[in-house]
Amino acid sequence: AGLGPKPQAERMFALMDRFLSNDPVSLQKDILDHVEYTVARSRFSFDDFEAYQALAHSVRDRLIERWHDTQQYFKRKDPKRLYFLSLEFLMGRSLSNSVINLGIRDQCADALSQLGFEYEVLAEQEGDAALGNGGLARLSACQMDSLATLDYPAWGYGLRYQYGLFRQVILDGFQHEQPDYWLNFGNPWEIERVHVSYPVKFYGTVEEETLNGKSCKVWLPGETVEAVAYDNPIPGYGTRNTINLRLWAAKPDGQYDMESYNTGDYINAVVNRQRAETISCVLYPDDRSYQGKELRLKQHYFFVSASLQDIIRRFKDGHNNFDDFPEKVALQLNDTHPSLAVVEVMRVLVDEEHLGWDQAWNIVCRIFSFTTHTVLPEALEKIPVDLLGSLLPRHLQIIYDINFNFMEELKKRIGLDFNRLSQMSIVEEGAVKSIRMANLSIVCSHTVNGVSRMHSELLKTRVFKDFYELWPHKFQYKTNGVTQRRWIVVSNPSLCALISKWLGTEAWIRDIDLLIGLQEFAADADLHQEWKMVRKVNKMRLAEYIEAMSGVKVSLDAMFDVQIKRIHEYKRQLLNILSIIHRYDCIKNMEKTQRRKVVPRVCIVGGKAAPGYEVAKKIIKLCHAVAEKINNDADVGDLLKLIFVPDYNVSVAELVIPGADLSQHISTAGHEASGTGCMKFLMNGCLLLATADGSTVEIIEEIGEENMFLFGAKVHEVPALREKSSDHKAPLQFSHVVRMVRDGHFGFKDYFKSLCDGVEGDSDFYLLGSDFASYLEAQAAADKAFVDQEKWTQMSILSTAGSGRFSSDRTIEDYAETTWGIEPCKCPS
Ligand code: 4GP
Repeated sequence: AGLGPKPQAERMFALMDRFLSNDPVSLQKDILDHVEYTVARSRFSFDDFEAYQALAHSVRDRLIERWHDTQQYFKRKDPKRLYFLSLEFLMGRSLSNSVINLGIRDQCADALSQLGFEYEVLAEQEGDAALGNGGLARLSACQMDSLATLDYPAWGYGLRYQYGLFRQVILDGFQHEQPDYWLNFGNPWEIERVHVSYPVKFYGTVEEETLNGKSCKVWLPGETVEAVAYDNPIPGYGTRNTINLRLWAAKPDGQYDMESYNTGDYINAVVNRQRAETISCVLYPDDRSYQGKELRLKQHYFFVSASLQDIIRRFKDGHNNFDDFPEKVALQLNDTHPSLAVVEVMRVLVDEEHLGWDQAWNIVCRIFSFTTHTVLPEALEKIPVDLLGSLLPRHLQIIYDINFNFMEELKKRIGLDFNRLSQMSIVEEGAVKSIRMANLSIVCSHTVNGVSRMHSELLKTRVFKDFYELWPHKFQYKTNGVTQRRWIVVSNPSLCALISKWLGTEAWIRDIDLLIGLQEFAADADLHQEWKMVRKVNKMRLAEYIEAMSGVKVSLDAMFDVQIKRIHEYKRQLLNILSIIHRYDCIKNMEKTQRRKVVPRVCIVGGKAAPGYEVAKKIIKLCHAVAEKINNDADVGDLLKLIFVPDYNVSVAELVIPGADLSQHISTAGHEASGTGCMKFLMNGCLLLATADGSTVEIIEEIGEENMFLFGAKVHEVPALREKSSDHKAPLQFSHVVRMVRDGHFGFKDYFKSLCDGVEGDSDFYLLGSDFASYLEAQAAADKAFVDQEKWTQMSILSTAGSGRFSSDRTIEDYAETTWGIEPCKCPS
């Protein structure tokens, strides 16, 4: 069907090879064709970037074939589909991941080398797609990879920001933010779908009308913007399945301001058109607390409205009864950002499809699942009622109706306990009346997931305690995971080869549980030899990068100790820096003979601070000030170096993680919902220095306490420690290093004063002082272990061997089974 009369179809088939071939010669032909016809350069003269573009387009062609087949297959089979709604995806580079998942990396490398190009050099030409802030966004990317690999009928939906996460530039040790115009050189990985577009409405009024004798609400919007789809194929590994990540861009509506044109106000009309585009212009760079800005709310609704129009259109193409909707559609809310979706589904079903309220509500309650990524109450989004009412007047009415029904139900269950009723209400009364998006999401979702077991416990006992008591069955958890395809196969090819050699199979790339097989060889001298060699090569690569970036030469014999993640007080980069000062101070005060016993360290710190987060920015500056002092102190030499890696992003992580000996995950217990960086380090055989927080608690269960360096207060001890009087909390060493900063040992005395104030006395909310002594002990234990390289290597092998539970494949299978109710739908090869 759709191919026209038979002879034409035959002719078309005769003109095309069924699929593009993946042998080096075919790839070469394709690459050269793209040089000539897509990039429009002469095939006798093109540079590395143009070669990258041509290669990317050749890979993209292959992705498109699979994408088409997969989508057609899904359409034919019509399984229940998962729609993953997320405002953030931190995808990083696509080329390296795509060639691995398509299984054509070596062929591409061969093809290129005969043309005089090096695959690795071309792969470096690609910029990162950074349409997200931190953990939540990278998790979405890992989960898309697993959804495709495990053949689930899933689609991702997001926003196509023109500016991704800001670039971090360090000047004189201070962070500056520069816009990331990532589309400057085009983006070969996306397919613009000009014909897939939907109007999205804002503002206006709501009128009452009578339809077939029944009164109904009609929203008369004041502004319409067009959402245009950009599709990003996501290939699975070892399967033909290639799913879609559909990102929306805002464009002016066709009718936009026609009047101004007619009245001759041409320039204003053009300016107004551009205003529409600002909706998808920039990613909000706050990773935890949200400004209740109108633009942000507009982004949320723009995204939700376009995605749901698309989803409902697809459903209606083949189904005419909305009661079947929950059999065919699962909608995942990735945090509260997309939670207006529940209201939008109600609006569409009631106002546009004219279902009764109860019928619509019954559908809503069966399709949504919600995952939260935080434990910080201040990070739970609230939207001022005034703002919501002006931008989305009909939605506010619906929220009030949902809340009214919820409150009535609640009163029946708990009686007139006004305190509890007001805590649980979706509407927060107060100076600024607001809508609590988390409460809305919980009320309307069938499942509320945490991202680790500890996180879920905290949700049940603290953050959402009342809701847990009301609906215990809704609360689940799925410990996060990361994809081994990107975090071992792509970023650490030599480790990948070594693992496959010793396991005698590559099957672990799809079936991560097989990694446990390495345990058997954990003491094998030959494996130790090879393991150490792989680690050394990765350290060399990292050392070269450090030297090129900072001019500092580091010793490969030193322990590479890494802390890379968003800068946040609770993640305690400051604790790390203070302990580095302590180490420096100790070395300085040692006799020469004692110094011989010191284990040399290269401390590597990296991460971005939200532009408005002053404390985090001061921590970055302190790191630079301390580094300046230490790295220029010839007396200390190779015993200690401190490096700040600027502009931390996915590609930097791919380089740094394989080269790390030790990595730090040292948040105050009870603050990190899960943490996913620790899982990437673990897979790569890096030892962890950690607190028992978030997912590390589960890592301990997998690899054993003896294979990592644990320290610090436990989650149940934290409240009492906060109460404890400040005099008993911090050891002398702590006061001493803080004093060094206060006294201007690293300059900028006045500037660092508030940082010091924040960790001393009763203001030490994140317990740096009280954890300091046990932190130093854990550091010393790490030093001691490092001296015994055989022991260290064994711990490293056991870390990788025990990392299987932390694959996003496991997380996704769990979601599919226990939350979404979807099944694999494998497109035939
Ligand atoms: C992060 C959490 O801070 C981190 O613990 C977790 O591993 C990650 O989500 C994925 O679940 N949260 C965010 C955020 O990135 O924006 O709230």
